[in-house]
Amino acid sequence: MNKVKDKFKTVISKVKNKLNRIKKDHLIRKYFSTNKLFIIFVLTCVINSTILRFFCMHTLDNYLSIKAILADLCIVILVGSFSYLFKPKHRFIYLLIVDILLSAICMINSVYYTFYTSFASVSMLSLTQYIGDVGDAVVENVLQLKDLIYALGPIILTIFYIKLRKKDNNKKTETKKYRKKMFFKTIAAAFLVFILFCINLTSKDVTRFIKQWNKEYIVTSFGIYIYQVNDLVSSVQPKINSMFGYDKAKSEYQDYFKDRRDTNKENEYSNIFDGKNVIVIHGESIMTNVIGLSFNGKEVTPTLNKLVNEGLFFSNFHSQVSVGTSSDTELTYNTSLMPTKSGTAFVSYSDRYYNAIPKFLTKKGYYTFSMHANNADFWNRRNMHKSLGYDKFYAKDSYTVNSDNIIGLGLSDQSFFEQSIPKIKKISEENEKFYGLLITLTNHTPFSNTDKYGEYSVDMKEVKTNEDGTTEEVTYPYMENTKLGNYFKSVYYADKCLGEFLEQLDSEGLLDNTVFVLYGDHDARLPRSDYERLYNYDKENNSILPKEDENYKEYDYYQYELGRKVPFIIWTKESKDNSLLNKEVKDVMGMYDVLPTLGNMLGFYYKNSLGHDIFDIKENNIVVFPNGNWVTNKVYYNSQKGEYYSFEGTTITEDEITNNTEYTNKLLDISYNTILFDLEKEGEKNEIN
Ligand code: GP9
Ligand code: MN
Repeated sequence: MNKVKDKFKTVISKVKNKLNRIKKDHLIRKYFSTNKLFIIFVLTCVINSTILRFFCMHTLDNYLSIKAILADLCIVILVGSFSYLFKPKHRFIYLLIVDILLSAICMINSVYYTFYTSFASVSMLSLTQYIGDVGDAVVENVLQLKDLIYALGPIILTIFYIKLRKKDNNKKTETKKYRKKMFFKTIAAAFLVFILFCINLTSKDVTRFIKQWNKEYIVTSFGIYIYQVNDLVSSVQPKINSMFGYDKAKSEYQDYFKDRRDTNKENEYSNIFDGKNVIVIHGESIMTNVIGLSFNGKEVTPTLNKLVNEGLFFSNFHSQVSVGTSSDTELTYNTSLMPTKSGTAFVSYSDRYYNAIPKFLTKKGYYTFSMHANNADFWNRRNMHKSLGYDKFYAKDSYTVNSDNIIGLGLSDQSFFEQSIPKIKKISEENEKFYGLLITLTNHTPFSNTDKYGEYSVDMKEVKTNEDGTTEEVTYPYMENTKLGNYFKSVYYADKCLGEFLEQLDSEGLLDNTVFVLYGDHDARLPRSDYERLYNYDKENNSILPKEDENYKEYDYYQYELGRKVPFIIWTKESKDNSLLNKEVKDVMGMYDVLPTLGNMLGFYYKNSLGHDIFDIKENNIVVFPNGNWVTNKVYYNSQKGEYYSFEGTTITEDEITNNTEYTNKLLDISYNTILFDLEKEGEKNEIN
């Protein structure tokens, strides 16, 4: 019996050994057991990029996009394959360096996305000089714990390496031949993944990859690593591009404006302000949704409300900024051109010729100036305001800035306005007519200087009647201690300063023959959840009403996007008594429509402006955004997602969607090429008239 048992045991152990050997010899298993470090490297890098998409894009389709995973895998394997050319002791160093680099790409993009809702660009490296100034705002507002998760990749790789080294101490050394073989095999693996990736690609993916402006789409289809390589190439491209393709771009430019509807038509607004002085306020982060809003019966923006009630109020007005935020708005406002798809016009293209508002007004005999109490080099304004044609730019060095009058980023709006008055007074005395742009600063993210904004509470006060008939005032926190709440306090301050400025202008007689213009430069990048709280406050539980509640008002992605509108107001002391100048214009309008609209009112016309005179185009207007999205009176189209949101009571056909999308893409191309190839220079003599 024992003999049988022994025999049986021997057979079993032989089978086990055999199986083990088979298992060990199995190609994949063998590969996995001998290339652990490389596999960990690949995994950490691919997981990091997946996490990035998870944080930025939210939908399962996007963060688990098979195309993006294959693309990341391909790049990581390809870059990692070079590690096999190194001896084992140096291989880890190579892999670690690459892992750190790729993790840094993910981390930077993660932070960047929180701030700009877009992916980072190498061309923005030239802007790092400005980070010092807004750095605190970024750290306070943007850097989050989640952004540190990417550092785990290199850490895990290092831990594995230490463990493996202890285990593999006796491992025999690899031959040169083996290393070469592994290198080529790994490249072959990357190629295989690349083929799989290509099989999944659509023609739309390829077109968008070439066009480059739809960053979100590129990251979803090509992964973050290919996006970054693509971006690197596109950032050096302007230099190379401007050397080639000039003739083609020029003829396209000429054709584009030749075929366009001619807007040089008289309407009831033509020359209405001819010869008047102009004061324009660039309202930092002022949004339309603050107008008319009040807490406990106290308005957030009494001054703006007055201007809106007495003047021309364009309530469906959009800024069209890209990563250049304030500077992009300054570009579009002044020139009717769109922000550039790579870098920013203010920084990368300040040496180009621009047909801008100040130049048109100079021709009409105006003295033109701009004022902003920040460092003149911020956004390269020192150079760019010259290129835009301002006779003088009053920057920080023209103001007294000290610890007593600083709020947030720099000189407070209150002091900025106060110190600007005598300057404007002097200008008005020395010149027949003037045009001035004043760029405000205090209402800049992160809106955390609440102690300096003045007394304004964003809580909810109610008078409650008790059972015994007595009454008491109850206070609910509502928007207190939220970012949006702090924003309202900051806007309250900005509005108060604006009111004081108007009073001072008036008492100096500077409003008498003057058109007062105000635009918000871009939205304030506030969390959607704060808006949900604003519209769905559950005071009993100090929280947001549940979605099931009958009073719950949805504030979805589209409402949020459309809620990013900024005000555009044109006001004069007399406008309230003039039916043409005292009204709300509800047609959709963009920053690029200001030049032709205001131009028509002031008596100048520029044939090659990308925008339109709103009083000419009216309900047929279309506003395009630098990322390829667009909006009309009927529909908002999200080119990133390829879906649209139509407004109540409107119908839209597929043809309209296709045509508007083509219009948008063409306009963005024309705008970019105009700047890249300096195409306005040629028309210099003819166009300024
Ligand atoms: C800086 C100020 C703010 O001078 O205009 O710029 P932003 O951060 O809004 O682009
Ligand atoms: Mn700004």
